[in-house]
Amino acid sequence: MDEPVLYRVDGAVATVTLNRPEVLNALDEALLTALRAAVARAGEDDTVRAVVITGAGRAFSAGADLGVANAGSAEVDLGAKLRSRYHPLILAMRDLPKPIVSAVNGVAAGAGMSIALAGDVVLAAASAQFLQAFTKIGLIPDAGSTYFLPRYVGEMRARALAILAEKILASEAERMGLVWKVLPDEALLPYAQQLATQLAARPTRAYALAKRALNASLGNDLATQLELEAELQRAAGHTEDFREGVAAFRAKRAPVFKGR
Ligand code: T3D
Repeated sequence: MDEPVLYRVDGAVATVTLNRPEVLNALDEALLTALRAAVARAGEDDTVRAVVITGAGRAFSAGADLGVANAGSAEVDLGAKLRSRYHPLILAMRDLPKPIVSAVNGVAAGAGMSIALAGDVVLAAASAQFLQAFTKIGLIPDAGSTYFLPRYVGEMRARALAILAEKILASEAERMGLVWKVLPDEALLPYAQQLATQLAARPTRAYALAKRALNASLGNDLATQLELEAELQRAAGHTEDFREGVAAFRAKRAPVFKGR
């Protein structure tokens, strides 16, 4: 049987591929468990300094697997499922002390869209589409969508995306600020991997600390956020990479960051 998630390391980049292409990488228990494990593995491996997440076939992910026997049954406690399967994954992605590039190669629907948005840099193929599919089947946006959307695109667009549940083209997603860059389809994965390779050669500890500051930012008032910046910058100031960055600047040479 094919693995529901593929994990490959090239140099300092881990590429994680959702791998159920016959159902547009719909999220079943096995895939969610394997994806959570892949993120943990990338976190634990010190040689990995950046991660790409993408989908096999023509989709990124069509969201929760609606084909499983108990889908749509009132017997299933969706709250419990979210808490046990989705929340640890989304939090692990946000808390991963390494940058994550989401390479959205096709449709990203429902919780598949939430997973894409949990990346740090979201890239999309020109043919990709984004769909808050939840209300179409009588659910509410979950797995972080109600958190990410207002923050990325503002209240009005977030509400329209959630309520209308219309497919958004990659170009429109880029205009709204849901996506950092749109690439021609065939260029998406090479670009994502090249970007991740560049990120992996940069100061990983600074990225980890910057992610912590950004994760906390919108929940904090200014004074609290300034204090957090000071605390995290103090830690950044003690890294080898900071010393190297300044030394390289002074010597007018390219820095060699070790991620320490
Ligand atoms: O239960 C929980 O876990 C709670 C959490 C819920 C969070 C959620 O994610 S809710 C949202 C769930 N997702 C959806 O509602 C999206 C359903 N899919 C679609 O609307 C469409 O498939 C797409 C718009 C994504 C793509 O359309 P299209 O025309 O490009 O492809 P298609 O023909 O509909 O799908 C191709 C195949 O994938 C098809 O199988 P077949 O007929 O070739 O054997 C289709 O059934 C299958 N597929 C697509 N989405 C899912 C799926 N199978 C299982 N689950 C899916 N979500």
